[in-house]
Amino acid sequence: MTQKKPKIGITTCLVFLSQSVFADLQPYNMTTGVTDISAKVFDLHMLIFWICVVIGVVVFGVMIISMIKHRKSVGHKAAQFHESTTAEIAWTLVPLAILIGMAIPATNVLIEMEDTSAADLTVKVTAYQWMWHYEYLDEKVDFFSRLATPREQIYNVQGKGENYLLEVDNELVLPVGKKVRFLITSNDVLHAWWVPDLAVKKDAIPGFINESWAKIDKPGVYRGQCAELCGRDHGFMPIVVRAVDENEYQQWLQSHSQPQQTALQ
Ligand SMILES: [Cu+2]
Repeated sequence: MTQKKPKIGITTCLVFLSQSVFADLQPYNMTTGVTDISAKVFDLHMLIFWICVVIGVVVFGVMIISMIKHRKSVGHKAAQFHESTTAEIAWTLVPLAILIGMAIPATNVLIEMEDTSAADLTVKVTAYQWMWHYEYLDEKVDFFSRLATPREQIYNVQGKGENYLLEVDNELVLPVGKKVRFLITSNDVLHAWWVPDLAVKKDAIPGFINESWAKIDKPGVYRGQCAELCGRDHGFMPIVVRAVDENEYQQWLQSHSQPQQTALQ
């Protein structure tokens, strides 16, 4: 029992250290995001990262020490454990234990990510070459969202803006603190709706509807992109989510409650 305590302490310390130190290492690390799930995904990512670091240090450490200290030129005699049952059991059970140790927390987070029940509102996201269509299924609101970066910036005629290729004409406005269910599909080819801060990345498949959800903790603008090679303008279909408080969301809904039947070009 007394042996176990330091191990738990080290894992907790590493995850805590990961949260405080590695969370700010953008753009070198994953984002911690702005939802409960995205924080859990980040913790999972750091936990598995540290497990890999420990495995790497142990394996390469043993290899390097063996090569230096136990080399033939210093007269070391090779150990013989051919057909050793103990070694066979050890190198089967140790990786199995590591895999189970990673699979249990990963499965818990995955089950939570897939649970789209009891949503406060539903937004249907339809992908097109190359734009997004958003429909608020409980409201009379729907609109297209297209890249807003001027072509002059893309062709280097004009200086590039701060959010180059990550700005749209119509942002997806969502309320904070509400469970938003996304129904994601496509009208033509495969696309993928990906917003890292929400830990949502789902394929948009013609003829199928994929589900995902997010409950955003803090107001702000969160940017994403299509994450599936979908054709010529794949790199030109950004996603912008603006999370606002309930009052602002209701005002926005009222001002957009007439369906905008934007004609497809
Ligand atoms: Cu796409």
